[in-house]
Amino acid sequence: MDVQKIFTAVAFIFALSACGTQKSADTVFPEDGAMDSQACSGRTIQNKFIVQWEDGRFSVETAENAETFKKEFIEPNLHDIKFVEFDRQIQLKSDEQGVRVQATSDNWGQSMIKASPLWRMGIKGQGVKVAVVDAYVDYTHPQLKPRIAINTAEIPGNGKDDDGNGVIDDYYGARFVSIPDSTQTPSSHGSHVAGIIAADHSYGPVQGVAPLAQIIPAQFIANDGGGSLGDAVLALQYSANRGAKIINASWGGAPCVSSLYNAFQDLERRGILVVVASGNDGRDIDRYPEYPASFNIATQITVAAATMSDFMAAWSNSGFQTVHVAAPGERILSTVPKSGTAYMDGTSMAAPFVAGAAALLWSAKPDATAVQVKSALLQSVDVVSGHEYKVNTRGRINVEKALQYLHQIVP
Ligand SMILES: [Ca+2]
Ligand SMILES: [Ca+2]
Repeated sequence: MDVQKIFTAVAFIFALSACGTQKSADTVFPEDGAMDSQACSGRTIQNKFIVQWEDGRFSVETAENAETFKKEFIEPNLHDIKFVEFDRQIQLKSDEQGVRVQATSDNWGQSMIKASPLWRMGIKGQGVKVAVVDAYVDYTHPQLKPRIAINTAEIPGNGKDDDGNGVIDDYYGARFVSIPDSTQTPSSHGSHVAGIIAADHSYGPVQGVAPLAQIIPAQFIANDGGGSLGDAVLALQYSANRGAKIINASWGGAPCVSSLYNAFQDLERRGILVVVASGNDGRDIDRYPEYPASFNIATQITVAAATMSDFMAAWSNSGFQTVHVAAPGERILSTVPKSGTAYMDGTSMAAPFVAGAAALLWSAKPDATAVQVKSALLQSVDVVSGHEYKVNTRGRINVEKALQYLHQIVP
């Protein structure tokens, strides 16, 4: 299913309520699979339901089956429910395994995007929270620990939700993994992404793009790369409620269903910038959409991967309409669990360069809107032949030029 069809389906549901057709359990929960297609992979979980409420909140509910859920949950709450969908199991494409190294500093990507001129001006991402909606983030890593946005209203480890935000013991962040995980070994992915954004160079070789930004870990991807759509939606919502200005989404392979799109629209309404990896299948996502990369909401930046010689990586997805910019994504050094460092490749690594660059810009201009920060990054790229016609801006980000542009549009 393409985005146009999602729009049509969503519009159809809205039209039903707008025209006064009586809302019923069947109109808010069209479970007949009408929105399914071959392209919309993802196994439905028959006893879990993603509920979008009229006030914009999302929740994931459990019931014996769809019929019971309609009778015992949807009908009594019909007035407050906007939309219901089966939760789905998804296999996320975020499985790059890094080469673990005892590294000295290697910051070619940070140099290529011109981060250090901003650092020298004291612009380091201070005051900006960036959520890593991803796999596990090792908040004990010496280079990450100082950069975690602690939820000070929560008391850790007492089994209680002290701040009443619906999540127990979310002191260092939150974990939304409701599906079984086939391995206990933590994946490197989330920690690597977090380090690119904000690793503290005083404690190791990795140099975060925005070394004073704060990371909100919001895990929904299991160690084996599996996840559920409902968990993704809850992690996004949690990040927004914790005050994230930027959300990094270095994952793809989600089915093209309404709940995730609605969750992205909610982030747009709340003025949150969402940075999404384009994916690593070497294909044109204008023709073969990938979600969430292809959602293309107004506050979204979709990122392809540049090599060290500033060409588009052969494995990087591209799209002259859909993908906005390129950023470093090959041989990227960053933090991994157990105090380690590793090199990894992927658009998963390119997206956090953009998320970090956005944090730098926002710390320089705290009153800028998400759309202004996005424009600044897009309008100031270095146009490079290696990226022409593969990304909409034809270039790779340059945060020094982006800051100059932002100064022009935000006095
Ligand atoms: Ca809590
Ligand atoms: Ca607690």
